[in-house]
Amino acid sequence: FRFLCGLFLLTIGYSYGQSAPQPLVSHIYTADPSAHVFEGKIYIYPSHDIEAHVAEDDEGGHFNMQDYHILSMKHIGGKVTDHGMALALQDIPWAGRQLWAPDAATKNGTYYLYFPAKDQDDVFRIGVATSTSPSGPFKAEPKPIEGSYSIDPAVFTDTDGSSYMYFGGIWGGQLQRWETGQYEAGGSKTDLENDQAPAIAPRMVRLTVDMKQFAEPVRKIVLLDPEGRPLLGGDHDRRFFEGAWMHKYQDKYYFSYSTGDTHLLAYATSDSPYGPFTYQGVLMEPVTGWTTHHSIVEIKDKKKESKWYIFYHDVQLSGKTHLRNVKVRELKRNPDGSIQTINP
Ligand code: FUB
Repeated sequence: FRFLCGLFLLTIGYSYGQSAPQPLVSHIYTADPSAHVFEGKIYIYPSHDIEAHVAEDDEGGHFNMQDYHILSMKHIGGKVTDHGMALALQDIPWAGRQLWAPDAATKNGTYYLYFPAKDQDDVFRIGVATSTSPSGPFKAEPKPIEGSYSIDPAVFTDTDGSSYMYFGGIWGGQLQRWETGQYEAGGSKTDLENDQAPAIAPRMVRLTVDMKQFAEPVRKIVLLDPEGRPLLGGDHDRRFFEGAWMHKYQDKYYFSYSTGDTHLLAYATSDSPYGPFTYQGVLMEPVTGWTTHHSIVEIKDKKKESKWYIFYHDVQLSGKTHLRNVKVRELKRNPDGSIQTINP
C-alpha cells in the first residue's frame, strides 16, 4: 500500500512538473498568435477560427475567418481577457473573404493591425487598420497596402526605429503565384515538382514612416543552409512555407517560420534584418493539426527578470485542423543563443 501511495504521489509530482500548456481561451477558437507587450501588458493578435462548413482543400478554403478578436493578459499564467470583435470582414472595403494570420505594431501612440485577406478577385493582399488602443477597435484603410500580396504579415521594429514586414505563404497563401513579381494563376511549380531549384522565398520590406505603406521594393529573403547554399525546393524539412516571425536577440536577427507540409517551426539567423539568413534548426516539433504558427516575444516579470516565450497553436480543443486554440510556453536558449527544440 505504501509503495502504491508513493508511486501515485510520484506520478502526480511528475505530471505537475511537466504540466503541458493549456489553451489560453476556450470560448472561441483562436490560432496564429502574434504576441506583443504594449503598455506593460501582453496582447495577443490571433486569427479567429470558426466552423464555416467549407470542405478542406490544399488552398485552405476551410479557414474562412470573418473577424479578429484581441486577447490580453497582465502576465504569463494570468487571466486572459477577450476584448471582443476588433475588426470585421464587412468593415474592410476591399476584402472579399478569409481573414488569416494578423500581426500588430505601434508607433507614436497609434496601433496598427496588419492582416491578410482575399480581395474581390480572390487574390490575397495585406491590409492595415489603425486604432488608438492596442485592443482596438481598428479601422481599416480603404485599400490594401500597395504592392502587397500573399499572407502572414509579421512586423518587426528594430532598435533604430525602422519597421519591416516579413510575409508570404505558399500553396493556399499563393506566394508561388508571385515568382515573377506579377500574379500568375498557374504559378511556380518549384515546391512540388522542381526539387533542385532554390525554394520559393519568403518576402520582406521596410515600412514607410507612417507604417501604412511599403517604403521600398519587396525583396526575396535568401535562406541558406549552413554550408552557404540556398535551401532547395525539395528540402521540405527546412524550406519556408508560411508563418514568418522576426525577433532580435543579442544583436542577431532570428527569422523563424513554418515548414508547412512537414509541420516544423524552423529558424535561421543573420546579422542584418535583410538577411541572408542561415538555417539553424527546428525550434518546435509538430503540434496536433496540419498548421503550425508562432510568435516569439521577450516578457519581463514583476521582478523585471526577462524570459522569452513562444505563442503557438494546436487543435487540443476540437481535434479539427481549422478549429485551433492558442497556447504559450517558455522558449529556452543555449549559451550560444541557439534555441532549444520544443517537443509540444
Ligand atoms: O490561419 C490560416 C493560415 O493557417 C495562416 O495564415 C497560416 O499561417 C496557417 O496557420
